Parts: sequence; C-alpha cells; structure tokens
Amino acid sequence: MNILLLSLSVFLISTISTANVIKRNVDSDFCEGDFRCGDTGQCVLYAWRCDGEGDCFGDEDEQDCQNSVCPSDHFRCENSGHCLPIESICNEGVKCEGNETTDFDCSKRECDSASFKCESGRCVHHSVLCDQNDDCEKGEDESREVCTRICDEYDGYLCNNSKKCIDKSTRCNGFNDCPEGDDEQQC
Ligand SMILES: [Ca+2]
Ligand SMILES: [Ca+2]
Ligand SMILES: [Ca+2]
Repeated sequence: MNILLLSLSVFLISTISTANVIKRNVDSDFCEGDFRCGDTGQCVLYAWRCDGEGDCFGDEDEQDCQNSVCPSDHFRCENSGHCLPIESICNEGVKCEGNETTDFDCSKRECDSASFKCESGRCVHHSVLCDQNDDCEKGEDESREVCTRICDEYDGYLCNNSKKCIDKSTRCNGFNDCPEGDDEQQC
C-alpha cells in the first residue's frame, strides 16, 4: 500500500513538473505555439527565436539563447539556439547559419496523415500525387508504385507505361482510353 502511494505521488509530481516546464518554455496556450515575448503580451514565430535579430519589442527573443527551448516541430541549432522549423529544413533546405551543421535527419521525419514523404524527407500533400508534376526531388510522387496505389484507391485502371488512371467502366468499352490502348486488350 505504501509503495503504491509512493509511486503514485512520484508519478503525479513528475507529471506536474513536466507540464510546468513545457508550459513555461513553450507557452502554447498563450501564444498558440509561437514564442512569448516576456510579459508584454507579444508573440513572435519560434523561427525568429535566436536568429540574431530582435523581433520582440524588448528583444526577448534574442535573450538567454544558450538555454533556448524549441517546440517539437522545430530543430534547435546547438550553438546559436536558433529554432528552425523542421518543415523549412526538409522542404526548403534551410540550415543553421555559420559553420554549424544542421544535424537533423529528414529521412526519419514523420509526415502527417494527409501527406506523402519523399525520399528527401519532404512532405507533399496527397493531392499532388500522380498529378504529372514532380513534387519530390526524385519524382517519387509520380512513381508507378505510388500511382498504382492511388489508382487502386479510386478503384480505377492504371494504363500500361503511363500514369494515367482511368475509370474502370471505360475498360473494354470499344474506345482507347489509355495512350497505348491497353484498356481494350484482353477483354
Ligand atoms: Ca529574432
Ligand atoms: Ca506530383
Ligand atoms: Ca476503353
């Protein structure tokens, strides 16, 4: 019983103190995920935290950079304390300034459920898959594999040697709907 009570208190204390730390450093309630400039009521983007330019009226965003804390969707440059949005690192190639290496592995990054992850780590929206434009650096969003999956989801027929997905009802209807006419073969 005593051990149970003890573990419960340890659990509660650690939960409360973790919550306090998060709330104090990343004031998501007050600034909705942005950085809070002291008690002035001003909020600035976390990407502006420790970027070398004062953005808060009192330059609070450039203070205490040795101990800066970045939200989980940002990467912290170790020397400057600058918070870089992971989105910018993986989609736009943004890096820490100076000689500092941006030690973030985009290939290990998670994309949200509405997005597809390119080999480079870039997240592209599902709506740009198989739209005949390369949105990934290597065009994986237009690969046969991805287009097969998308076409299956629409319950369509994927033409041979192209990314064209046609309605299944147009298969064997007497008209060539695929560039190579394979929708009219093996009927
Ligand atoms: Ca700044
Ligand atoms: Ca595309
Ligand atoms: Ca047809």
